[in-house]
Amino acid sequence: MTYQNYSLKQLQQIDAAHHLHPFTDHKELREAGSRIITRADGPFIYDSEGSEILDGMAGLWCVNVGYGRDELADAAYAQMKELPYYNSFFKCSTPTPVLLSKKLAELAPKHVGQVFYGSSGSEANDTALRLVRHYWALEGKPEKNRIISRKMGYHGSTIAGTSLGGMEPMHKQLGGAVPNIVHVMMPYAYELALPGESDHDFGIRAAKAVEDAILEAGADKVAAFIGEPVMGAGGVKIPPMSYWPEVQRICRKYDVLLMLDEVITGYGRTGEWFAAQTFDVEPDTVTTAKALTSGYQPLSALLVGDRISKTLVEKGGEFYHGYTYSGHPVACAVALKNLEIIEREGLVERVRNDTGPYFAQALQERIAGHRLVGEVRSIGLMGAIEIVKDKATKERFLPSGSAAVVVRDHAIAQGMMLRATGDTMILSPPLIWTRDTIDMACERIAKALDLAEADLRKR
Ligand code: PXG
Repeated sequence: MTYQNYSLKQLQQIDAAHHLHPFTDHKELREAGSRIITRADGPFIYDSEGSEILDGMAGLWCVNVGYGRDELADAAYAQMKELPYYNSFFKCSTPTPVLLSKKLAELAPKHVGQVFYGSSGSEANDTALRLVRHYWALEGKPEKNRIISRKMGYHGSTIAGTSLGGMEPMHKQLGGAVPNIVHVMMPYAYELALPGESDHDFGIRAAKAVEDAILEAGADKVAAFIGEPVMGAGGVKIPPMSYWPEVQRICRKYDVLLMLDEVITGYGRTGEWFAAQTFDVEPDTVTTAKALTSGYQPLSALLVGDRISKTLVEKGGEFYHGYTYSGHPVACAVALKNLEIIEREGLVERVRNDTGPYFAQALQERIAGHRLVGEVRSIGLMGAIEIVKDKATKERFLPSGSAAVVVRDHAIAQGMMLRATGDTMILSPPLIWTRDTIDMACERIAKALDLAEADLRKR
């Protein structure tokens, strides 16, 4: 494909001159230039150098059905010709968000039957925050407005998303967060479990931090607890199975709403449609985006539990909130087709019964033993590899976070796209991966680890 007769080199120069990238050190990018991805097919992406790279991140945790799906392009095209846009304000609707809402209500966790649309996960979390506060106000308890979240949680990059999230560097640049949000410990056993503490006990202790925060504020001041079922951007931190049921028990005890952010875990990643089902909890809100359209269109859906929607309907009064593109007809058409593909190809079941367990075993057998690896962990098709200097003591390379980048760069050179966060390598591949693709990935990662070790031990 040509780009208005610009060469790739020229595109890189223009990119450096005019394009401010997200989460980027712009000085560094100007010096290094960007990697331009030009096309993609199935599980592979292709870059400006012509390299074929196995995409271990499904784009950015989203391209669950893989690249090159004509059906999704056709769905968008047909909808654009029929009706490219109309809003869902002022008592209007269009067919595709209506049908998508019905479908989502069928797939959603128990007692979750309504949907509010946006274009991104961040927007959906803005909606979620406003909605739970609105709910308590309608219930006559406007002072019950505090939200408990977690350190290292990621809930997006708008002001509300950043405030809900627990990323310190992001908070520092915020110049004032949304008030009344507190952050408690994350359920990350590898670094936070006490010597000799079982996984189960650690999960209960991490949940207790939620109860402590409720008691400190007073239950009549706490609106909700929000968390990613498995922390994604924070490093694929998988909680012990004891954690979520205990958090739910605590929330119920103090009448605190349970908000799950399933922007990454939604639509099959953990081997169920939603991780709420994997961890057996019943949330009041479920934030979803990304894999809802497999990234082919920007779309988010906040799934709203019956408890909240019942109050909205019974008490009435306008909820002053919404976006131009809430329920965008083209994005919803693509989502409907994407969910149809996931169902037709049995991708969720495949992750649960076949590729998920095979992925876990492959990481354990082929990666965990490497001298640079402190721990591997995975759930469904979502995994992490901890990079350490010393396996036994868990000592890291200094400066903190520098080693994973070395591994990542070698991995990309080996044709394997991975993400590095802190000292953790992350994998979140398309759900179309097969056992063969997993084998290919492990081979490339093992090679990258060997090459990285040679570099890192020299330093
Ligand atoms: N919640 C969660 C759990 C997310 O992972 C968002 C909300 C925000 O979604 P939008 O669509 O507004 O980006 C996310 C997004 C990374 C990375 O580096 C992760 C995300 C976004 C960008 C980068 O892992 N997750």
